[in-house]
Amino acid sequence: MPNKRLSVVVTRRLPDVVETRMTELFDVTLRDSDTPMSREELVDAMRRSDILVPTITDDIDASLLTQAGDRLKLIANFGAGVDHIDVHTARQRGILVSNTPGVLTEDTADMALALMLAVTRKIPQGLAEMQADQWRGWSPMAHLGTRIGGKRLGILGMGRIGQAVARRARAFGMQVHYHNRRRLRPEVEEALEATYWESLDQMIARMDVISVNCPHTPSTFHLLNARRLKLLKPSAVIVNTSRGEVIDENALTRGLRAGEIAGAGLDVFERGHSVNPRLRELPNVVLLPHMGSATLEGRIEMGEKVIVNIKTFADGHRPPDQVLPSML
Ligand code: 8YV
Repeated sequence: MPNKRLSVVVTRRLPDVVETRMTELFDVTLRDSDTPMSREELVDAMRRSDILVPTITDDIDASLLTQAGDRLKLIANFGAGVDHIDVHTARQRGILVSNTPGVLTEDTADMALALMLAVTRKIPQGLAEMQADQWRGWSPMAHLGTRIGGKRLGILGMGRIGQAVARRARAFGMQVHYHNRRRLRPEVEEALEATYWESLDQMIARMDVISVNCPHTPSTFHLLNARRLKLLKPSAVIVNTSRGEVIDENALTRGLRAGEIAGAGLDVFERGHSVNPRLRELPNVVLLPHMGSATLEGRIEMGEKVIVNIKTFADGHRPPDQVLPSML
């Protein structure tokens, strides 16, 4: 298939440099406004394109996939997580799926540490006080937070991002613990000075901070459910930069309100951008609008990965970042 004739539809606005390169390489339809496509627009895009470039704001479910045209052959996702795409149905219909792993690892890990510090050191409260011109001068007992150095961090999901969080946490003097589907190789564990817990329940009960870094799959949905959240120490803090669905958000909110959990730093939510209003009222919670990977450099590298995946596919090879149902 000659590249020029490949019809590519991109569902969201991307950095100029990415859009320009795509325009040079493909017969590309770009988005005019910075809004998600409606379902009707998505169906239309999937009927008339060879390649769709969606993002997390596009729910590519089985019903949409069955309405796709015969020519749709690749869904080159702009993002690492693919939980908004029904990868099984896509495969059954002969549509490949690729993603953009690796390039958002460090930025997302930075944000996990930023959230940990924001919650434990009360940074938003300090900022609010300054902005409201309410600071009446230094006081030994004001603004007291808790130290993260020396504390036990339990990382839930020790893939690329989990390991990047572990490296940073070590630099902050934290003790790294983790739970993962598979135990890391001994040399990796040793380099990270990380302690493996086969039992998530046992790990959770002993940690000062929990960082959620596993993808959302059917087996991680509500991994932190009401029962598990009850195992946390009342002084524990949870940080989530992965997917909201991994935590039962209502149970978390109840725990935070009841003082059974000391605090939370959340960049992602269970129901997309519709955040539990009770979470917003809590002083011990820092909420961010899913900006863990939001750096200009990261977005450009994500775009470059999408382009490599499309080009490789167009040249008759498997996209380097193909996602298979067996990987989920
Ligand atoms: C992305 C993310 O910005 O890549 C991911 O999985 O969660 C985000 O940080 C978003 O998914 C882009 O589609």
